[in-house]
Amino acid sequence: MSKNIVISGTGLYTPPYQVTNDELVQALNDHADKFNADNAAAIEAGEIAAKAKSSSEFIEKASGIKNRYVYEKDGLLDIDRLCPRMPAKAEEETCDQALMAIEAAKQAMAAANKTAADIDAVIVSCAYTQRAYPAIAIEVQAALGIEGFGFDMLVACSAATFALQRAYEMVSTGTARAVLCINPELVSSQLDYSDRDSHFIFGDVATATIVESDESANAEHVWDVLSTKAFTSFSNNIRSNFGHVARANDVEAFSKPNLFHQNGRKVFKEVCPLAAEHMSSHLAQHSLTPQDVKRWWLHQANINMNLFISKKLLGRDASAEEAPTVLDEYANTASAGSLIAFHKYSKDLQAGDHGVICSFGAGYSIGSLVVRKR
Ligand code: CO8
Repeated sequence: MSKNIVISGTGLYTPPYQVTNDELVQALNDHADKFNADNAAAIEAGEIAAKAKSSSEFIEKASGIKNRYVYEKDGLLDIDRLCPRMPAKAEEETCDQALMAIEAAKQAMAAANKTAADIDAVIVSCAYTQRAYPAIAIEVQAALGIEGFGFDMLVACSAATFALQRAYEMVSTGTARAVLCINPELVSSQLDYSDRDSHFIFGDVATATIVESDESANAEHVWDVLSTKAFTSFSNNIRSNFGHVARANDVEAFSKPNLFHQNGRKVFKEVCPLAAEHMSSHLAQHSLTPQDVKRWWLHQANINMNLFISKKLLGRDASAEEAPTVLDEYANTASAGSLIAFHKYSKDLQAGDHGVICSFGAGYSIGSLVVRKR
């Protein structure tokens, strides 16, 4: 017997510290001045390149980002460090990423009217986990008192939507009655804050979602998931290379070339048409057109990308209500952006309204869910 699968609750953990564009730009520019002064002779001789400066105007115009939240701000704006300072925790202590995940998970469980006893599986899915094992999901599972099983999965920008797809399949086939999917995106420690091309892009956040069958759902806001659709196509245009093999490569694991880097222009050009086509064809599977969609909860990487994609879908500009933006406040939160938008801007829709949750980015990867309000 096939089941109807629903999203019945979401949660959002917003970290305590805000960092504005001006603060980041000041730190980068002061760092660049110092670097350029310290290396004036080598720069003059053409042996090394001078560090380029950043500007808040560029950031806002090129990306739409005005602000981001970070889990730890101390150290991040220190021009001799440019990295958050997070003292290592003892193995007996709950790790930082699990702490973020637990906050979002509790909210999602409360929204879905679910206790630990109702949930059979926990997926922690994000761009990076802070360690390889034991899985962060299993740590969260234990902290929340959930039986069954948990696992981590990484799909960069599409980690959240791909996890929802796994949850959809698990509930459909009876592997789990309800699945808790969590996206603790602790990405602020994976950026080169001296690189003007990327220093402004990311912020930290955690989102959580409960997926279950309509038979057990008893929440105030319930969304039928009509189906899920996933796509990947290999690209080197967004990369992060750090990992244990760096030891064997005799390179420093966290050296700058191993941190986040991208060819943003190419990403923009290649991913936008793929994402628009992906969503149109997904909707067509349900005999729906983009005009039938009340709300688009799009990946939150860049406002210009989202304007381009929604215009391609609708043949006109989407209103702020139709395609809500959260990246101005949260920046790019890797896989969590579309779910922040869903969490904040879905409860006002009426029974029968259709919406699309869609991520796109590194991999390349695109993941979507067509949903309908109950
Ligand atoms: N301040 C001033 N000038 C700057 C700055 C700056 N901060 N940065 C670049 N410039 C300059 C450039 O040097 C260039 O100068 P010139 O013309 O002299 O060469 C000029 O401004 C234009 O630069 P770009 O061509 O790079 O600028 P764009 O207009 O293309 O904007 C963006 C850059 C904002 C990066 C844009 O290309 C973009 O957002 N593209 C889409 C990228 C995207 O969506 N990426 C996906 C990100 S990955 C993801 O979502 C999840 C990944 C996994 C998580 C990783 C966590 C760490």
